Amino acid sequence: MRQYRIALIPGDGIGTEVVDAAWQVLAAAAARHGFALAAEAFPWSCAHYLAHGRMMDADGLERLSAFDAILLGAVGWPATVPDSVSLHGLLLPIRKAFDLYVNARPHRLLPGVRGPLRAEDFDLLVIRENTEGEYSGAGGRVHVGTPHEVAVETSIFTRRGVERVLRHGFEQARRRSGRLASVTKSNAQKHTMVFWDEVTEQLAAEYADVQCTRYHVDAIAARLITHPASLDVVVASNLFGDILTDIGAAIQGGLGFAASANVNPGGGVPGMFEPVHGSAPDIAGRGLANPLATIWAGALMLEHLGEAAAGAAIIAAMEAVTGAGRVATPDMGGRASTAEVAAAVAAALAD
Ligand code: GGG
Repeated sequence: MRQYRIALIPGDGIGTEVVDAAWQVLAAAAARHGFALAAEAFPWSCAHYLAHGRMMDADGLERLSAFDAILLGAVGWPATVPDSVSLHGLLLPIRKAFDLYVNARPHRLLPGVRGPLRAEDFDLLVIRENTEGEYSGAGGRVHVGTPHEVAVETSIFTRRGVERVLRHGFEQARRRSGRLASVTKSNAQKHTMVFWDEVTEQLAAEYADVQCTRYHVDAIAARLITHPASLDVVVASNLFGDILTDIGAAIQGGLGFAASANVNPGGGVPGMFEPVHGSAPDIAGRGLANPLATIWAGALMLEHLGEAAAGAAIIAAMEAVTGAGRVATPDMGGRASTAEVAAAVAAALAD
């Protein structure tokens, strides 16, 4: 029987609840589709940081490299650990260590979900550059705490990094609608963003069958809200992709629906799959979190592992549950718990 080793990192806050919920659905899908999932859970989180002084164990990245995939919940508990520490201690090192340069985030309305743009029928794939750019971590501070304090954060864009993520976008556009939007702010940022535009144009010449449009980030942010159906594959830098996918999440009904696949296509390394949302301390531990983003991320994980039929079955089961509208968490207008929504999706797999 085909077997996959999955590292589970529930993380902080609602991360534990949504990973438990998603695992229930993934296990049901595996049983129905004739493969096995073997999980090992890692307690890396802000609580781990408070106990051990690190978000993850020193050999954590090495241990993760033995897995086929990683399913992560949420990172951050700002009341005790600054977000900059937690993010740079867990999520960002995993993306960088495995060179997971593509962060693919699908945004579409599931049946029955009432987003703010009810009339629009959109189906977007935002591809965010995931290992460099504005989140490179290069920079520093001097004269700390004095009136002369200076903070510098350097964005790093390499030809290899920009070209490979754009190339992935062009390939995805070819598989989908044939339309690609490339995002910069090259009217204001004259080095990195002009460079991104140049690489876009070079690849556009190579992919003459793809209709490539360049947008400034402010213009495409507005377009996402006014005309989301006019966009299909959107490729953006780390920061711009991070921001645009929160807009994508909002128009698809909220962060509870937004899933994310961090992958290195063809790299032979474990991909990391996660909901876009964070730890949501305000609702943590109360069974209120919408598990669909993590379940959707689990479906993306199965697809990446080569179990496309099982991934598609999970999406269909989610659609059946949202379409019926009977079992829904409060953000979807219902009263069901996180576990009840997961149980409904698992049950729908059998229909
Ligand atoms: N689900 C993962 C998570 O907790 N993300 C929170 C976050 O702030 N992420 C920033 C990022 O994706 O770069």
